[in-house]
Amino acid sequence: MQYKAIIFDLDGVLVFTDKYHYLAWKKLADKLGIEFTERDNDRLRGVSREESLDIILEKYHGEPISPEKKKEYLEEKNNIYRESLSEMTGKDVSSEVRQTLKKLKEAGYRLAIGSSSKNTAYILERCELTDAFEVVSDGTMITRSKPDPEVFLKAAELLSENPSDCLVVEDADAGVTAAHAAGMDVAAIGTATASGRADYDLDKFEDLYDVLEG
Ligand code: B16
Ligand code: MG
Repeated sequence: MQYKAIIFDLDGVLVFTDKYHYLAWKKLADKLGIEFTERDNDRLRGVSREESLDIILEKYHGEPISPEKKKEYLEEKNNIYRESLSEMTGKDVSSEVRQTLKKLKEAGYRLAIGSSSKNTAYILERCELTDAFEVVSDGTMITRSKPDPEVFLKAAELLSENPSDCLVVEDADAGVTAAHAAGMDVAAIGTATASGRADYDLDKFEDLYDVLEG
């Protein structure tokens, strides 16, 4: 086997919480009179909550916003987002994702999560995915989010595996950069396939099994 472990991004790869991020940020942007489209939302993939707000505020031309006010906005966005998460169930994970994870585990791969989200544990629990992963590295354990490699290096450390033995699966450009900076190969899905920078481009999630075992 070329890899011993597979580190999965969460938002946009295993579950489609990206649409809930978008709707929550959109609500805040509308309140502040800032234009915010789904295309703009692609720039927020993989980056931290704080950096996401700064990106949205690039189009804000009103009075300067104090750090306290920014904190309030971040909390407001997260509350709206968590309301959506609270509606999620095991049905929000496709059978394609569940089957592929099962097959990869049976083939002997160690499975981990590498997500910038501080809501990772809650999402995994709501979606009945907690038991599918041996290790979770997330936004609560790092000081720098993607494109910094910290979250993936942390996952390798928790697995006690060499970075070069890990493959990352990502939907974000920032995640592809982070994986390579960690010394890991990366399989891209969705938005991240456009740049052609990944080691593998997946049309659909189940292609991962064929890429590794086919
Ligand atoms: P939270 P991932 C990332 O998750 C999202 O893609 C990104 O849009 C979000 O800002 C970030 O998590 C932080 O999320 O506000 O829940 O802490 O793609 O790395 O799984
Ligand atoms: Mg993602």
